[in-house]
Amino acid sequence: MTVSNSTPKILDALVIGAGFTGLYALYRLRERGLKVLTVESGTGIGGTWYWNRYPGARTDSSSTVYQYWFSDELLQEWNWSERFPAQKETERYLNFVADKFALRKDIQFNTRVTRADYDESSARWLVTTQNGERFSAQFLVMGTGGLTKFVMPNIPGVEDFAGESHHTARWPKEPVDFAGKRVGIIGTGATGIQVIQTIADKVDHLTVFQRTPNYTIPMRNLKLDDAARAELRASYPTLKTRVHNTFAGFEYDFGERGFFDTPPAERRRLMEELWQDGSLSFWIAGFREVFSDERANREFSDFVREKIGARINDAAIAAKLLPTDYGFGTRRVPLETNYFEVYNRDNVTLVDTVSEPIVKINAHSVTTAAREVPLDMMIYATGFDAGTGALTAIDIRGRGGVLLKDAWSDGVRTFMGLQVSGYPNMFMVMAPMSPSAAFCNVPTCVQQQVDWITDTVEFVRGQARGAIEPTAEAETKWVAHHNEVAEATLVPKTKSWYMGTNIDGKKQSLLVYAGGANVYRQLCDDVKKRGYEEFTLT
Ligand code: N01
Repeated sequence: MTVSNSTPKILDALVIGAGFTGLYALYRLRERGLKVLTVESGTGIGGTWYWNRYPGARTDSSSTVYQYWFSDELLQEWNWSERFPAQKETERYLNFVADKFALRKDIQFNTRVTRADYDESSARWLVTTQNGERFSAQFLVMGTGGLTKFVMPNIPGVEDFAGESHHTARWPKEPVDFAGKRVGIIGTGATGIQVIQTIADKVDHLTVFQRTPNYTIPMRNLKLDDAARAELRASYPTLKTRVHNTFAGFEYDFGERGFFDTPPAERRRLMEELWQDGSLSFWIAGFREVFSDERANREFSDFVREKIGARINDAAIAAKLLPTDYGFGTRRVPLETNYFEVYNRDNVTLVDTVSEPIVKINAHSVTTAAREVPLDMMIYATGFDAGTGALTAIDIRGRGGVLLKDAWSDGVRTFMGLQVSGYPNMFMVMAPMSPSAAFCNVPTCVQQQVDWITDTVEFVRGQARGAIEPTAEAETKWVAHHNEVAEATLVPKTKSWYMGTNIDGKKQSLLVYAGGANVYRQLCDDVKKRGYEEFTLT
């Protein structure tokens, strides 16, 4: 790769990404008087909500907590129309934020960062873009997102398909017409489920290629009117503190009472009640033992299987759709709307790719071990190289020119997911070993981490030395703590992007901190209070 010799633009901070993180980091750092620029590879605001515009995309967090808290004016002015807003509405919200706080003037679109070099003599980052543009910044903030680098399945012939073909993370802005088409979809995670339930009645025929069935919860979405919004607004002052004090950054949390201290009939009553709430509360506001105890987990798993099974007419199809070889909640639990009823339709076929593997993809069909499926359109809802993918896609070179990709070749190491030893003044958000998308309502953890980073940047600017980084020792301790917390849960027993098992050759470890967003927030606050003992300044 050639590095352009153009004169770098001088900044205090460069933020990469204009999603939830990038917008907030720009706002906060600019507020503290820094000269900041945000660069974004897309042509618009939104990050995840810009790219993932597939049919049916919406949040699984309620709008009341899927938002920014920093401005009371914003909270009063923005009107959510639904309990679980669709992609378009969330994208509109982020654009509204960008306009209201005049963020756009400091955002450069169509700008993909390809390389970032730490220059030890000046203690600055030299950042290069795909177009050869260069920036020199004291601080580098990676708002690149935890679920950004999308992956295509490793199936022979995937590039040979001659019909229309879309990955959900690169869905076109123009409408996609499904009428009269035979559509195939690979992937039944949170994304695939939303697509399938939305397009099943619009296509001629839908063939779903499923590798792993999921435990899900029926979403209870509601339209919000002025009265409902007024009621919710009244709860904001309490909520904005509460979300930082719950296990997963939501409005709800686990009860005080232990699973085994609660009689079985009472447990069942509580499970039914949470089920009716139609949110992720069934997962993360029941009993915390669901994450750590096989027996408690089995009770939840059986409950969900019973509920799902009752909705599927054909016993053979039900058997394919019911998870049996892993426990409820040990991978992401999607919310769904009439998803299982889709499989009662005549125009939908379910192919279990474990018992009937896909052999190859051809120009106009998919060949499995048992049949040939003619198709006009392929949809790939095949997920992401989570946590590390967006970071290692950039050639990030720290002290001694060491590539981050190489530094992580034996396994990821970070200090609280915020920094990496050897990469001074590079801050990450939603990165490995922090409680990102898996176990945290994203805006809660984004705001907490950006606030911490902003305070840390201010701390550094008040020192004679201009760069901060965690010591290798502190990092080793965090990695050990992170792993210990992970091992105490059932999560590592299950294959998913949480563990990196969806990526060939990726070293397997839990990517997200499982100790709780509330505990993590307290630990981050303690680091600041102790005067950054775990860090060195150079
Ligand atoms: O990705 P995934 P996603 N052959 O990795 C399958 C967030 N999110 O985009 O499970 C056959 O979960 C793969 O199979 P398996 C949320 O955090 C949030 O759905 O690996 N199948 C799986 O079924 C979520 O967890 C929201 O066996 C193949 C699917 O592709 C995260 O994003 C909405 C295959 C990938 O599922 C990622 O979700 C959407 C192959 N070769 C997403 N390769 C909301 O808040 C892959 N698969 C609503």
